[in-house]
Amino acid sequence: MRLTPAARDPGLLADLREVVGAVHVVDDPEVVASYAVDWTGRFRGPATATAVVRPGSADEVAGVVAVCRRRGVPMVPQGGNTGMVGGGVPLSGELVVSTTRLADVGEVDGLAGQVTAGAGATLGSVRQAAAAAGWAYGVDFAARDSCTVGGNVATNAGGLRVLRYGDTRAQVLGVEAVLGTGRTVSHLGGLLKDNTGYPLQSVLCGSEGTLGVVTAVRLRLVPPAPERVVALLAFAATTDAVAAAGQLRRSLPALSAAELMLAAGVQLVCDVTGVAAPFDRPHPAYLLVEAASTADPTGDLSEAVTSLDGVVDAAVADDDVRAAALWRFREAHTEAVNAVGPPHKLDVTLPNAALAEFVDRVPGDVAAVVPDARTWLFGHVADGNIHVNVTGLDPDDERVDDAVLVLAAGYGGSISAEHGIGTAKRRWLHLNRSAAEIDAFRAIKAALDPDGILNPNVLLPPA
Ligand code: FAD
Ligand code: 2HG
Ligand code: ZN
Repeated sequence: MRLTPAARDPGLLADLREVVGAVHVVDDPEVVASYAVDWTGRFRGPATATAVVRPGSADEVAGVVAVCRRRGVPMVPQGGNTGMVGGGVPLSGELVVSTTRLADVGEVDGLAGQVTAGAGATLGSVRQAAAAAGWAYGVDFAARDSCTVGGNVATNAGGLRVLRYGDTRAQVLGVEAVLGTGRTVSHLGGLLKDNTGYPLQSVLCGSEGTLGVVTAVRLRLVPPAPERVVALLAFAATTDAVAAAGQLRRSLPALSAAELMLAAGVQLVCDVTGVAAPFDRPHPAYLLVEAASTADPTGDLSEAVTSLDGVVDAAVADDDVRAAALWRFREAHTEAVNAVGPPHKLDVTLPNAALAEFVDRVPGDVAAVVPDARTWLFGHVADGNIHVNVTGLDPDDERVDDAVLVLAAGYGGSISAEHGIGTAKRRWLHLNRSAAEIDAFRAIKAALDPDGILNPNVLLPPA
């Protein structure tokens, strides 16, 4: 079928109004504009060629998919639009299918420790519902109040507590989704043991809106760990910080986060947010460490930190206000980098043994390609996950992307740790996936989205 990026075709809009009601079909370019540009400002679609539809139920999503199939109109599912790889915006004037009305969070099943949430529920609202029921949700990161659990599933989001609880896929017990075929699959029973064929929830997890529109998710919850202590440790070298994170994973069972930052990024956060520097002088590398448990972990953390090599300074916070102040140095990196200009975001995983060498090498490699570019590095060091952000590049200039992704893959790393491939990296998918794997991906795509209407610019390289 020939796909027409005809999101503003009057016939299409009339059909969509029949399905969701006139008020939920938006074609005013001024309103559509915010849906057409990504969070970083790097990826932008033509707002004047795009429309937004906001279905309010799985049945309405199915109705929207049916209309798009019939008319050959491609669509882009969009949740909170906080994605980092341009996967949620209508680059070619696709129809935006916004999930924000699917925001219900069901009652927590306290016996099972599970909850079902609509795809458009924010991560923060799921976390709050879990806490109110005496449970916790294992995924957390700075976009919590904007990103949606449907988007988290679609990107298989990671975040700050992967070392303790795993990524989003590890929380998902089942999904409801409207596939590109127009059929709705719903498997939300929450059975922990359920070996009845292909785990469709796992296939949809990380599929980036290319196979179906997720409409609801069954999530496992975790026991709360309310006693918390946070420390910011300073090191003279990246390699010392990386080694310390590895040692803490062994010596501190209550470890719940280990985040790497460098001098330039912490200074940028201070400059942009106006907060004071954490120490009286800057240090080349920092490790933000959190321990959480049911009993106060401060003693265990102190003991574990004392036995680390290379710690040259430390700040410890055992109350919520000071802990939040230390977390701010890490969590504000993304907004601080955006303040410099639209970044190229290269979210990579390295084998642990290569991590420090990669971090030390990347700024020089970037400067060799584009001398005026600036490199900002930080990430979830315990997962081997480094966020390489580069500013001072044109949005379409991919020379640095190429150099960094090829470098990461050359070390045996992944070109996408947790943000997905999106549109930004599909050119480089072959660095991590063989021709046989990409063919298998295409076969799955053809089976679940036979007309190719779902996110045609995302994940799979152009054939
Ligand atoms: P969108 O941005 O709306 O969409 C992302 C992708 O998912 C697109 O391809 C879209 O088509 C698809 N999609 C969205 N909803 C659906 C659905 N219901 N069905 C099918 N496909 C869908 N990410 C991390 O992994 N870890 C972090 O620590 C992290 N920190 C962040 C911090 C900040 C400040 C920001 C701005 C972003 C951060 N992110 C992080 C990235 C982002 O928040 C995640 O990728 C998140 O999962 C995206 O959710 P969303 O609802 O905003 O999705
Ligand atoms: C984080 O870990 C997010 O803060 C965003 O994944 C990373 O801004 C980035 O590159
Ligand atoms: Zn991250």
